[in-house]
Amino acid sequence: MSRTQVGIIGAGPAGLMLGLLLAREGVDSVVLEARDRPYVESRVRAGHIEEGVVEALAEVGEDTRLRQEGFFQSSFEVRAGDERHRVPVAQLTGGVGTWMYSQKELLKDLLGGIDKAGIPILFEAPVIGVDGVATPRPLIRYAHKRRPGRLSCDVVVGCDGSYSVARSAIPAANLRFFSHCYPFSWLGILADAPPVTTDELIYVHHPSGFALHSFRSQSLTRLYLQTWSSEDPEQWCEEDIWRELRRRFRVHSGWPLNEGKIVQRAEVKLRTLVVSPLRYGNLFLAGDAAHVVPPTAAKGLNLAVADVRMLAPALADYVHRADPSGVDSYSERALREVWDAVAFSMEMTSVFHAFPKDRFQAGLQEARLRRLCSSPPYARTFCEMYAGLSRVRRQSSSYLQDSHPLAVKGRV
Ligand code: FAS
Ligand code: PHB
Repeated sequence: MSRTQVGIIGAGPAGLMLGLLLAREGVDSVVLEARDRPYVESRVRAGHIEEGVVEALAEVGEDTRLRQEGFFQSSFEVRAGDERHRVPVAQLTGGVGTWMYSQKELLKDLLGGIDKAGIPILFEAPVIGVDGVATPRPLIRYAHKRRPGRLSCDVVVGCDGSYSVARSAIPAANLRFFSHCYPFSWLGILADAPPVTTDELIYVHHPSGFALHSFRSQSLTRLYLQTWSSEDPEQWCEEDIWRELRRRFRVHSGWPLNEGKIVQRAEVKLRTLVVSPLRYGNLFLAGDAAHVVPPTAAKGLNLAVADVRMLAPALADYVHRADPSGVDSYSERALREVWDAVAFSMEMTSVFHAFPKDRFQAGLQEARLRRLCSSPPYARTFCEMYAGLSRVRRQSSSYLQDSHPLAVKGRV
């Protein structure tokens, strides 16, 4: 494989979905992935899927398993102290909810689509570098089975995650980084125990910190605990973790947390990184290579797919019809959605997390939580962002008419 139209670096949700969307547009691509296939198919990451991802899966004919095995979520629960509130997402968004479906299963579906479409994908092929990104023929250098490989492309797309090699092909002077880090993290665990409920996720605001009851299947519970940088969760034994989870989820009416063997545990940093621009010459960035958002609103995977849904038709116009209009505006359009998601992820973090060291923040936090549970207009706006309603949909259902100067026109 020495030549293609679009060289895709990384076989995560962004890279695989892009390959499939480009194939639908009649654009050739090659996917280069550093790890082997079993590893890519076994990585447990996200699970909260928005409508935009379901639509994209339908476009590439890979939505069947999600609709059969995924869990549609029409609401979520907010728990604070002894109070429990149901936030009716679907009711407030005109019927749009979210799905719980493991990223691991989603990647298997996308890889199945890649096989069926006959799109070349090379595993265990780490990309070393990308040359000539400002020329009409950028070149990807990679290693495969200890031999050097070179792939000549019209365009290269870096979908290679938050430590992107592709990104380093952009001269530092042309790249800006926007970052933010919270003084706390999450301890995320995967437990071999049936989730208490698969109907809705449970977000807990507790004076000792945030907690979330989520899941990956009917036998795998996913739980998160807010931990402080001063603590070392690595030192916590399984019983310490369950004791703290029981404490944060406790309500007087009793609520049995299902416990089981912890099969995976990881510290999840609460950080934000946004890169700009997302294009330099014939190199484009998408997904975590372009932005990392705090996991609170589960936007990572959904943004990765939103990026490539914008990029694929633009690349088709570019390589097929030499029409640069879409690729010229890709960075601006994608970053607009990214900043929306960053703003919402930080708002959601401030609604549910504890800020014991910052009484002012704690005051704001309580006010926002009260409003979410008592103000339908606020809850509706919150749910529109939570469910990932596209900008166009948000606008069509809001008071912002096309004539309003802030109204955004054009392809999404
Ligand atoms: P990905 O990181 O998924 O994929 C990038 C791919 O590029 C990988 O397969 C990598 O092996 C490959 N690659 C990297 N460098 C390469 C090179 N030089 N050459 C070739 N290939 C290369 N989101 C949630 O909503 N909930 C969660 O619970 C959650 N958990 C997460 C846990 C972890 C550890 C991480 C890192 C992220 C988590 N996320 C979670 C966010 C996650 O879902 C990401 O946003 C999503 O995977 C982004 O998709 P991609 O941009 O495709 O990047
Ligand atoms: C998750 O299951 O990983 C998850 C779900 C919803 C969130 C955050 C994380 O808001």
